[in-house]
Parts: sequence; structure tokens; C-alpha cells
Amino acid sequence: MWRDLGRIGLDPGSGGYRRYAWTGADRDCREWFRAQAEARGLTHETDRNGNQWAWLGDPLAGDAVVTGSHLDSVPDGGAFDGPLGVVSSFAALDELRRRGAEFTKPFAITNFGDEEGARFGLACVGSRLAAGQLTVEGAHRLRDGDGVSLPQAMEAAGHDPDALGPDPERLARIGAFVELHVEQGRALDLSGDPVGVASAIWPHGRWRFDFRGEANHAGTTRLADRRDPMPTYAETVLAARREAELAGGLATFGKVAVEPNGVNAIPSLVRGWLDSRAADQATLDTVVAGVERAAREHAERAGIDLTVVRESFTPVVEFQHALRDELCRLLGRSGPGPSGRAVPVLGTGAGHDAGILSASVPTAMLFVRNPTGISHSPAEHAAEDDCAAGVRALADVLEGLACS
Ligand code: HGY
Ligand code: MN
Ligand code: MN
Ligand code: MN
Repeated sequence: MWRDLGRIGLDPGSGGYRRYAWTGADRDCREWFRAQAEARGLTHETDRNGNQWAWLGDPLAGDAVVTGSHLDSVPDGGAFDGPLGVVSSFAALDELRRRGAEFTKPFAITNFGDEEGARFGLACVGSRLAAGQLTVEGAHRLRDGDGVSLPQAMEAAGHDPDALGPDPERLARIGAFVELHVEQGRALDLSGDPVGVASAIWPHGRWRFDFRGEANHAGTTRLADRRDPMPTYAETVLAARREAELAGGLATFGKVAVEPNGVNAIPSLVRGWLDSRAADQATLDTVVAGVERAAREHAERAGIDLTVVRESFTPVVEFQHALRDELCRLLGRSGPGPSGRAVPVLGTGAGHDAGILSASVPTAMLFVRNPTGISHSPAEHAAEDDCAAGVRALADVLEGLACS
């Protein structure tokens, strides 16, 4: 199961995955998901927003227990971020069948579409649309780097963009959603546990900084005559690191677009995206305000026009305590930790579909140890034993929530 999926969208040059929404690699992942579902006698469906569901029992009965994650990736992403959750869901179902567990509630495994937002710039598009946190107009406005709109890309992939919209009835029929995910950090490595339960997702967002100057010839324009936005952008990136260190948050300028992007042309526009996150809202606000203030000061001094647009924002998600505590009780009983200790509870700065859904559905997350903490990179890794511990833990949780 893991090997078949592992071949999809793998870039041999970087060793990373390039599985972007509504591309060929996405199609192959969706095909893999459907085949896994049907091989287990599950009923496969793709919902109005392009999320895949594999059902056991009646999807309309209500109080369903659902697990799953996403299969798309960031550019040159790792093999585990997303796929570990989906593969572990199928493996946990196999484990429950080996145990002879009887499902007393409808059960489903999901693949949420476009979680990383790598192509259209907004994370969790499939789950945001379903939860009504992204309007249809907002979705139709999304464009990729080649100017292809989300509706055009969906249509080309055979999915009707006019079907997009909130799906409250579907979400109302879910009693609990549990997402297993590779940890994107080292808390479990440091605590010595293979599996942990999520307490919260930090508030985080994406801001676009447009630095506009004046295109000109790199070889004939005196330095004093330039309105070059690149130095202003560079000063802002350095300021972001300082502001984050001072405030105790995180700030990353990981993506930049330059126009006209010629070696011998002074740019007319440098567009940089800030990803900022922090354990609490006040710290996040301090970091972002500090970066914007510094950017405006540098732009003012250089005669550069600056516009800052908040492109997306996810407030803090405190996972529902009752479900979180139920997971801890269920896992504490089997004690996947070294000495059967209670399972650790930890926060994360990474966004997830579970975070989006938590506004509409009782959600919880399980994390599997990542020995280096590296993620969003081909170097992302989780040990086989830890992945197996994650499957057993997920099976324990699903058995406690959905089986007699
Ligand atoms: O950006 C994130 O935190 C998530 O991996 N989409
Ligand atoms: Mn990710
Ligand atoms: Mn993920
Ligand atoms: Mn995520």
C-alpha cells in the first residue's frame, strides 16, 4: 500500500513529492485512494468539494467516526506529511478486522483535497469549502502561478466547479473526526514516545508583501537613480527573523516572485509571502505588526510602494477536550509508550484539516514521532516501528469510538 503510493508524484531530482491539487499526480493519488477503498469493500465517493470518502456502513445514518488526512504535498514535500494519516487509516481498518472488531457506527476514511495549498496558495481548500470557511466566490478567485483558476483546474480534472459549496449536512453526520499525522517537530523524539495526542494548533496565517519599484537596466542605471524593490524585500526578510526572535514566534518568507525576473533587469515588483505562527494570538500579532512596520520603514526610505495583504488566517484551535481526553484514556489503556505510560499531549504550529473541521465537528489528532522533526522536505522521516505504533494507536482509538 505504502510503496504504491510512494511512487506517485515523486521528483527523482529532489527526492521530494510534487503532488499539487488537480494535477496528474493528484489524479493518481485519488485513483490510489479509490482502489484501496474498493479493495476493502468500502463505498467510495468524492464530495462536492473534491474530498474523497471511503465508507463502511450508512453515510446518512449519522454519528459517523471518520479518520483520514490528505495526499497532496508542498513542493518537494516529504513522504509522510498527509499520506501517513491516510495509509494508517486503511491499515488501522485492516487491524480492526484482524481483531474481529464489530463497527456499531458508520465509519469512513477521508482524503481531503488541496490541504497544503501549494498550487493555489490557500491551505485546506477542500475542508474549508466543506466547513463553509471558504466561499465559492473565494475559491473561484484562486489562481495558480500560471494564471489557471481553481475552477478551470477542477474542470480539467473532471470535477464540476459549480458543485463547490458548504457541506453542513455531511459534517453534521460526523460524530468524531480523528486525524493521524507525522509530528512536524521533535516533541515526541525528546519525550521518547512513539505516539502523542494533539492539544492545540497554534494561530497562523499568510501575508503577501508587494514591493513595487521601477524596472530599469541593470547595466546602465546609476545606484542613486534606482527604485529597486529587491533590497527592501531583503531587509524585510531579515527584519522578520529579528521580530520573531524578539517576540518568541515564527516568521518565514519561503516564497518570492520577481517581475520581470531577468538577471539584467532591476525588478519592477518583488512579491514575498510571509508565513507567521505563534503559540498565542498576541505573540502572532506582535510578530506580524513588527514585520510590517519594518517593511514600511525600509520602503519609505527607498521610495518603494508597499502593499500588504493578509491572504489567509487560522485562529488557534483548541481540540475539543472531551474527545482529546477520550483518546488519552483509550491510549493510556494500551499505553503505546515505552512503559505503558499515559500518552503525551502536545501542541503544534502546523495547520491541518482537523483544525479546520474542529469548528463544525468534534476532532482530535494523533501524532507519530518524527526523529528529526523535519517536515515539508524530502528528508522528512518516521521509523517503521513508530508508524506501526501509530496504526495500533489509531486502531485502539477507532475501536473505542466506533466498535462494540
Ligand atoms: O502549512 C501547514 O502548516 C500545513 O502543513 N498545511
Ligand atoms: Mn504540510
Ligand atoms: Mn499535513
Ligand atoms: Mn497540514
